[in-house]
Amino acid sequence: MAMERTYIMAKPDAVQRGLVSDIIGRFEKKGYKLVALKLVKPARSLLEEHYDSLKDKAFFPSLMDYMTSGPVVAMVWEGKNVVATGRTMLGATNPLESAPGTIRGDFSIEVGRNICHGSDSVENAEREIKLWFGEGTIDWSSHSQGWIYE
Ligand code: YYY
Ligand code: MG
Repeated sequence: MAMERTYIMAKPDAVQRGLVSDIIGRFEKKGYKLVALKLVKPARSLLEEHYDSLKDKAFFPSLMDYMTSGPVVAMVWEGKNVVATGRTMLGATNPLESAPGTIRGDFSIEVGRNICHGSDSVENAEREIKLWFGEGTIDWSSHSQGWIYE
């Protein structure tokens, strides 16, 4: 079964607030497979490329300041429909609109401190994975596979 992959990132506020394990735990417990993970202090140039489609937005400078303020945890998760389901698990971009039970809905209040990132399409996921994990991801077999998928 060919599996989809998505780029998930715990933002600097998640690292500062000790929420990294909560974010990882949601994906792990759901049944998705971790195929790459690292702590990164991202260069502004990397974030400018990551958020290239937003560079004309009024909030872009504050987004860059926030995202370069500390380390982030970069990860790649693999599984069936993980891009769209990952976005659902994160919740709406603005935590004021994120449903309780979602990561942003449970752990954040303001859009400029919304603790996590998730790719918004399969195409963007592959672009972001290449950008953050030039070294590639880890190919491994999960013993849980048969208990998660029919
Ligand atoms: O993909 P997602 O993170 O849910 O939202 P985007 O529209 O791609 O915006 C990226 C990032 O920018 C968002 O997570 C917070 C920040 N942002 C903001 O600070 N103010 C806004 N009005 C919209 C987005
Ligand atoms: Mg986005």
